[in-house]
Amino acid sequence: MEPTHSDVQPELEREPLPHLGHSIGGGLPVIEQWVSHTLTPEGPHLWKTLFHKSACLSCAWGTGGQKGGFSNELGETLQRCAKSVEAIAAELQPGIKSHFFDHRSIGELQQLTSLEADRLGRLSFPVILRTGQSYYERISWAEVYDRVETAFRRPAERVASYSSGRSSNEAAFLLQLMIRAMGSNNLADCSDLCHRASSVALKTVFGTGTSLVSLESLHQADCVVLIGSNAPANHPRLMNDLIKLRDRGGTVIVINPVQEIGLIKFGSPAFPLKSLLPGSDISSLFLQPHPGSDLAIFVGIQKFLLERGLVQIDFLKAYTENWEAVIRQANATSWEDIVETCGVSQEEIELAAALISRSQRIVFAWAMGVTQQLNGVETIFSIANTALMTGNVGKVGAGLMPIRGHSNVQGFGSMGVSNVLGQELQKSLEKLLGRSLNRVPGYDARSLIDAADAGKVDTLLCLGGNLYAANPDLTQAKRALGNIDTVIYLSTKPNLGHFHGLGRQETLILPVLNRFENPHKTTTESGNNFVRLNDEGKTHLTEGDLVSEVEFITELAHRIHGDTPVNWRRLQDTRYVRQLIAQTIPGYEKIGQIDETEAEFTISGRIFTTPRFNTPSGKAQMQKTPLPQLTLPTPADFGASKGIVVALMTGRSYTQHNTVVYRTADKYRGMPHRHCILMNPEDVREGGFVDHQLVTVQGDAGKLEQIEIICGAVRRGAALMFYPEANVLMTAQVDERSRTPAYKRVPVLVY
Ligand SMILES: Nc1nc2c(c(=O)[nH]1)N[C@H]1C(S)=C(S)[C@@H](COP(=O)(O)OP(=O)(O)OC[C@H]3O[C@@H](n4cnc5c(=O)[nH]c(N)nc54)[C@H](O)[C@@H]3O)O[C@H]1N2
Ligand SMILES: Nc1nc2c(c(=O)[nH]1)N[C@H]1C(S)=C(S)[C@@H](COP(=O)(O)OP(=O)(O)OC[C@H]3O[C@@H](n4cnc5c(=O)[nH]c(N)nc54)[C@H](O)[C@@H]3O)O[C@H]1N2
Ligand code: SF4
Ligand SMILES: [Mo]
Repeated sequence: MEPTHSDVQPELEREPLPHLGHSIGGGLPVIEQWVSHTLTPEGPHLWKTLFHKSACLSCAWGTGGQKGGFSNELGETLQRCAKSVEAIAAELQPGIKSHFFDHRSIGELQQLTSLEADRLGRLSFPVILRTGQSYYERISWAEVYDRVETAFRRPAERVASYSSGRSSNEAAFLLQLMIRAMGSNNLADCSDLCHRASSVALKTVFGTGTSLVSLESLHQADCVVLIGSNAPANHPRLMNDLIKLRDRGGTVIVINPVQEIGLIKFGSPAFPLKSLLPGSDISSLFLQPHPGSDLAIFVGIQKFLLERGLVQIDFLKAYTENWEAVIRQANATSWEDIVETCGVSQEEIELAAALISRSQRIVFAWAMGVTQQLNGVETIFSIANTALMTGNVGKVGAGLMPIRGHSNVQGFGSMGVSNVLGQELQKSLEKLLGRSLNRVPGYDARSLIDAADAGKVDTLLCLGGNLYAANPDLTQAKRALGNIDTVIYLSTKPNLGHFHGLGRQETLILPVLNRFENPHKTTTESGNNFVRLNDEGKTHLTEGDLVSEVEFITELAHRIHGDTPVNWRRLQDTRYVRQLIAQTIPGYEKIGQIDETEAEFTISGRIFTTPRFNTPSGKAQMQKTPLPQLTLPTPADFGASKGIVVALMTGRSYTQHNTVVYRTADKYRGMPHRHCILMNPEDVREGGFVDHQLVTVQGDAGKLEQIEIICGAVRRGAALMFYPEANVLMTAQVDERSRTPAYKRVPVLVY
């Protein structure tokens, strides 16, 4: 008998796993967080900033902008979440005092945790750590520019940048223009560690690298398949859309080895009476695969659809290529292999497939659980194949949606910050610069570290971020950065990288204004392809000596390139930068008028409501997706006779932003501090441990001692720890297609 909607029982109801944390996601703690931040002395300033017309700093869901601080791009209000408040509060910290670094040696600074480093306050004046010295010292901007210019006068292939996705489109555009004009493509970016697999996979299949779905379109969906995302923590306002979807009778299928409580039930402050306290149901069905095995679930879904004659063959014939091979492959893959690979029963996969086949408009959305795998790109192929086989791409209310990370990480990609220079951009930049550009790929984030480790990099400019702590294998990252002569950090707040990621000859930390402080307007792009205009603002750091990122890059570029081929100093006026963006960046034509109209816009050519894609033939290029071979080493492989080996997922707690820790506990998962490992109770028993026991966790690169076991709602064979601390454990294993590190399946021995 075909399962009906009411038959759909999440796995947890059959096999309850302990939830030691909160009983719902969101809920009152969110309100407490709002209150605790807004009732501080900085409260009034915080409120003012919330109403400032600029996009939220935190995630790429893209709340804020010209329609007011609390609205999304559809003008819906109450869309600002506590994570946004957390990010603003950190930026509103008092400035670090001018003599602070005189009294703290680098050795002392290296003892700080991520949280302590962030709490030092805002960076307010430029400092340098010179060869052989153990104290950062204050330096003038004149000396900064002289030193950075000298460092940039090395051979272009030995100079590189790394960037993080919080800066503006304008800064991103200028950064890549400056580096490309030098003749290099050494533009590593945090997206190389994040959604690069999504860009590569979507480009291969559809000829476009970003979400094919708009927020408006998401509102028309009747089913969302949410894969490898902890949206309650990392994209909280997406939860409102899931609540509304369930309210209109829609289905939410969640795929995640961890039963994140907020993906089961979430209390949203946007619906104070109906949702906040009781919580709203989120998942209709919850599948818990082995880490790194999602692809098998999708092949299983395809197999079920084929067996029942539910595949839309006419759609495949009309709008796709290579579909026969994909169908042959699904038919030829046995259920035994599928179930063995993913650890989810055939019955549950069939339930998911049945729900999918009965839905009319499905959005498939995913985040790091999918991309940070050895087979991240292939897993996205399998998701795309499933969407195509059910006719769920290229129509309103359906499609593929990578849920992006940093608030402007996607804008960095659009502005051409990538180690690979795409053909379209190459043409338009060559026209602008009046000469041909180097097409040899530069360093992505991982190859940058390897190149530096091999002594091939002299100068590194970091526009935001924390390249050191974001990387796998912190020992290698530290050594590699230590092989670079000059490391320059443009940052708003101190982080671990500033104290551990030190250059061989000199390290400079240069304080910059953030998005709501810049003296000029800037723009940013949300993960839903919507461009925001950010108003100019003022900093509270009245005694500080900060620059805007645009000012710094244009001044440096002027020193390196003179007044050719563009007038770099004139580009300090961001209106002029936007004119260049309008001329050169595909889909960004409307930015040319944004200063007059203030009209925020959806980038053209990105949202697909008809099944004609950006490939040469206009058809989607379906790809085969072999099942991954997932085995774990044994304790003996670690040279041990006792203990248990698990597939460790390393990611974010509920109270951190990437490498920056805001609070230590993760109460939603019942993890009281950062040095915990979340494990399945059966695995704990099998390993001969008890809940709360202190253990050692050993990876292939290093170990962490005194780690507390927390029994939680994670599937057997898998475990979860927090980064950046966990990044000492593993060497960098990367997906060969996207070079994204496999942070979500790290074999470790627990003993
Ligand atoms: N508050 C806050 N917001 C953020 C960030 C932050 O740090 N804090 N970071 C921003 C950035 S840069 C990013 S990229 C995003 C990250 O957003 P997410 O991708 O949601 O974050 P992660 O914590 O890395 O992990 C996501 C989920 O993947 C699951 N997972 C792990 N392995 C697998 C697997 O093999 N299969 C499946 N299906 N699931 C798996 C984990 O259990 C976890 O629930 O958030 C952005 N927003
Ligand atoms: N084990 C493991 N490792 C991971 C991940 C994981 O899930 N597991 N996730 C990966 C992912 S998805 C990402 S995106 C990376 C994150 O990598 P990064 O983006 O490199 O790191 P962040 O921690 O976001 O960087 C924080 C710093 O950015 C600076 N900053 C903030 N705002 C601004 C601004 O407006 N301008 C400038 N110039 N600086 C600013 C502040 O100084 C702050 O300390 O980590 C990756 N590493
Ligand atoms: S969901 Fe993301 S963009 Fe929206 S307010 Fe929260 S952190 Fe900001
Ligand atoms: Mo990210």
